[in-house]
Amino acid sequence: MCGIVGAVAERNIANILLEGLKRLEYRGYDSAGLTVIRDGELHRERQVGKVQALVDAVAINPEFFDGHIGIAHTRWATHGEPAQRNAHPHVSGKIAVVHNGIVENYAELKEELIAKGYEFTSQTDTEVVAHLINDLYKQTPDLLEAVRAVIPLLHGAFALGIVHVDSPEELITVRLGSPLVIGVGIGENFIASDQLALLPVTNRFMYLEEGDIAKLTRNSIQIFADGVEVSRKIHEIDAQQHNADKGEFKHYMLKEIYEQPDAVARTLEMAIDSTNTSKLRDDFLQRHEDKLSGIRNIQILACGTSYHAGMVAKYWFENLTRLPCSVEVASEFRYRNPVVVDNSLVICISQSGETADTLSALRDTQKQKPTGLVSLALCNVATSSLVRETDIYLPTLAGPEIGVASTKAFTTQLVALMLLVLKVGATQQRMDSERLGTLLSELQQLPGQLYASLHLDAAIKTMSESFEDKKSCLFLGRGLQFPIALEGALKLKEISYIHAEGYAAGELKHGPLALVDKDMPIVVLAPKDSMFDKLKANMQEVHARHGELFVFASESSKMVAEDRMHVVYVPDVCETLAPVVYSIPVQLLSYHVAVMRGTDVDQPRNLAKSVTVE
Ligand code: HGA
Repeated sequence: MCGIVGAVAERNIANILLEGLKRLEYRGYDSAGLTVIRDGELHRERQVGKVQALVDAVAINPEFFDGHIGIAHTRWATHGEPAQRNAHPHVSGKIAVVHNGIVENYAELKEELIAKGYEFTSQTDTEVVAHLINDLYKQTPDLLEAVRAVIPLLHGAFALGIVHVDSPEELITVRLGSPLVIGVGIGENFIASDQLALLPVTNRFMYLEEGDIAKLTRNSIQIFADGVEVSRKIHEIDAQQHNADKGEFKHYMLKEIYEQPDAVARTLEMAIDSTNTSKLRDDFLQRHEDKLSGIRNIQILACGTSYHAGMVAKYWFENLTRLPCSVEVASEFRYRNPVVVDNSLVICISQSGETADTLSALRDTQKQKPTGLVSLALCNVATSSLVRETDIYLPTLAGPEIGVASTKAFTTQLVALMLLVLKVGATQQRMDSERLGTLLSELQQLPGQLYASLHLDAAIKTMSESFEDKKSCLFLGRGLQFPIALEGALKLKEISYIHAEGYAAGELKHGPLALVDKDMPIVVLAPKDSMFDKLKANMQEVHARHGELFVFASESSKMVAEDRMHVVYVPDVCETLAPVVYSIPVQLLSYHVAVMRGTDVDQPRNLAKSVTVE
């Protein structure tokens, strides 16, 4: 979603802002803009489309943007169409504002401001923030104080960056529900929605907490919580590890698909000692054993791809530990007044750890205060809000994921969830050591099996040619492959814009079979597992109605291609872990179809990587 970058420095900051915006492009956006203060004036440029359009526009008169303080933004429209007049920064008098999030009560504030004579030039909710600060600054000519007075008037979740021509040494920032970090430099300081934006200029970061307001100058950072000055720790990060570039790959998505064997191996290492693979490492979640031993119920909350990982975990938890497990999309859970039973483990899954709906759903469960509630964040970003607000952090160790369509974050989520299932099973003695040992040794084979399944790339590329001109597609799976069918359909629609539906194959005759004809491609996930014979019967139902089948089957399944049935053989893998391996062919299929259709694979239209608004 929106990206914010800001800087106050001795040197000219325009290029730092533009480079920062480029590094935030992965978040998804529709327009970009920046404002720099120079010679007592706000110099602003805004463009619809890519950051490159903004770079080109700035390059026409670069001297206007030679300044020492400025703010910049990539916008993902929530209020008002993507258009130049709606792009940030928004200006009121001598004040410029960039904003991530939503001001829910903007309509009433707008009416009051219009009555006072303020003119609106955009359709955004953000513009009320600029005018309100301007209005309050007239009474209290101190930027920090004016911003402080405005915040209680705004309802919603947001992050802000603010500058004022009359205070050309001060950059004010607010974090209230949307992510924001401060980059700490030497004689210069920065703000951004994601530290990735600032890695070229610093590797030292402060993570603001909810409600924090900060004032940055070149040489100081003051942070206030509830009006009182507070200190926030400086975290030094290994910039090398967090750096992300495409290397020799054409797209981040393809690179990230290929990184999965390593990402999964890293995630496994946190729990399995390679010298003794028959048991979990003693230090894996060791300090949480007391909490985990008391739980009697699991509630998983997530959105999108993370929700599909949660669905797989439901099968695993119930089958392997016999603990009841529910999984629900966070955007529904948070608005239906759900019952959170005592002694629940609430698992929140989010790649970024900033997913607004998942965070809210977590907070709702915490507000209910059920006895014995334990919350756990399964997340790829150690410094995220979700991690800070939960009792237990289980990392996915996927490394930065830039492609909007999640790949390595998904498979590492699956692996981490399985490790958690094993930990809970072992802690509560719900799993005998033999079963545990078998699963651990099967887990150890996963990186090799993922690596082998990447060799299917060429065959899947050939298969994808049949999808190029299709309008619609079905994905079928049963049991543990049902969530992978949903994930395959989601991936295909996200990046190729082909309408796709995932179904439990047993549901076919209860409706979707009516869609099947010779133009309908049907992707089937068919490992040779306990549901294989049932699945073959479902495939026959499709074949008899002239649907064209594209089957991912185990090498040992002995399925043979025939007329209107194409088969790609996936390496044999144990039934329990097959969802991890079968994720690869559906990712590769979506990727190649999207490339063939010429879509923007890494930044598909209308989507954002980190969904920080509800
Ligand atoms: N509401 C503002 C900012 C949107 C946003 O944060 N998107 O991620 C707008 O529509 O401009």
